[in-house]
Amino acid sequence: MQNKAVEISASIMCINWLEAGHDLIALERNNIDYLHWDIIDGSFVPDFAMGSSIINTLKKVTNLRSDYHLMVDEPSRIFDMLNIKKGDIVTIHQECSRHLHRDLILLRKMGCLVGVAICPATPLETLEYIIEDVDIILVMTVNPGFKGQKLVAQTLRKIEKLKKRIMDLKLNIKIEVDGNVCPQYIPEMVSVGADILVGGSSGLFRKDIGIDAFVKSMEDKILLGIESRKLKGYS
Ligand code: S6P
Ligand code: MG
Repeated sequence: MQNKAVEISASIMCINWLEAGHDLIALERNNIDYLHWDIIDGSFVPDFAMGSSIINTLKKVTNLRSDYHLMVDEPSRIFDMLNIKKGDIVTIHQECSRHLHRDLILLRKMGCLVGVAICPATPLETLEYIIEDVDIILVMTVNPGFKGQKLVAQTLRKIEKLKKRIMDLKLNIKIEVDGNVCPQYIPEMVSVGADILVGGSSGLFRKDIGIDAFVKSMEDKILLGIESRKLKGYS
């Protein structure tokens, strides 16, 4: 679905792997905006996740756009492995590129939406000289690598500071939020400026609720956040 005030990206790392096809159908039925592919290289963070064989197998059975989150050192090494389509997002970490600007420009040439991600401890100021070159800034609200972690609370004020900076500069950049996106935190995340929410094990893929019911409840929480954001004068 295009042009929604707040979009949802489904973290495939958190899918029920024994019922993956079933979950993908449910995501399509609920007009989820993106499939969020966490790619983890065992170096930047101490685990491994999703290579091209898994991603391409699942992508064959869905038309949803892709949102690649590369937690990979020197990510330009694997850009060609991604089967990028127009409208897909590719996000690399500020902490991973020795030549961040060059890598972002490379992505721009590949025709995707260009994203940069920052870990909870990374200051916004590290983005000062590349901010004009991105479409998306992904603020990690947990430390990268694992599902099921607790929100790092101070990242909420980081999102709000970023929102104000983007508005001051009059840039057209979306803020994506990844980690512990759950009913408790969605209104505040949206209120302080989140435009894309990554749904994971604490939200979209909660076993006790189910995808259909959760999306319904998520929409209500998003609306609450949008109302409060308007009162603050944020777009
Ligand atoms: C973490 C990864 C995320 C998680 C997702 C988990 O490194 O980038 O995309 O898969 O945030 O969601 P939850 O609700 O378990 O925190
Ligand atoms: Mg992620």
